[in-house]
Amino acid sequence: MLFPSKIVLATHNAGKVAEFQKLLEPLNVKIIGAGDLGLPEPEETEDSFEGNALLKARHACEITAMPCLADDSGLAVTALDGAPGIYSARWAGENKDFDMAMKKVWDDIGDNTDKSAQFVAVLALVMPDEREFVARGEVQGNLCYPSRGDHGFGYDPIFMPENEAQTFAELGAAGKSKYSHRVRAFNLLKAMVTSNRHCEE
Ligand code: ITT
Repeated sequence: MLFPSKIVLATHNAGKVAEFQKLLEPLNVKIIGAGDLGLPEPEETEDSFEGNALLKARHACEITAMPCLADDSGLAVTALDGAPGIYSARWAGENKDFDMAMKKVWDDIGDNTDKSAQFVAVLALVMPDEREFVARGEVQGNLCYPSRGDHGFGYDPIFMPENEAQTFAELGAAGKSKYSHRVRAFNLLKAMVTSNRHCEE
């Protein structure tokens, strides 16, 4: 099976959209943006990345009857027992203030010498014929503060992937893509779709 030639990207996050455009371009997939369709943002009521990714993709598919791709992702900090995790966007508040969210992460870690963290991305592709594909990608790393770098989005300026001295925001798009949780999840998803390995009921 081929990757769908046209998909709805069920995200309202411009940083994610930019990364998916790069991933989907070589596959010649036409992207329809959630914003262009005026898709409402569903409330993320599940308690896992998988649950929320599926919720977002199903919600978009119910409205559009097209293949819909959603991403639920976040930063899981070891010293904070995995927080902010699925609440990563919510820690930035209504104003999407990630300077505040990154400071909160650092303040909450406090004196703990364990600065390790991982980024997680779970992608869900829901087809109008009800087949569902779900893939998870992770990258381990360490946090630094103050934040560094101007590229990327969200928590990129405080996250250095393992064995790197630069943050994702310093590495830029090409550098980040070598390690990115989203790229890892996408490659897995692509393999699942092309071999038609969808989730069973
Ligand atoms: P959608 O639900 O519309 O896709 P969102 O921003 O609300 O947008 P999430 O609920 O998945 O998305 O929240 C994930 C948050 O985790 C996101 O807002 C970022 O702050 C952070 N995050 C996820 N992936 C990231 C990455 O690659 N780099 C930096 N921060 C990331």
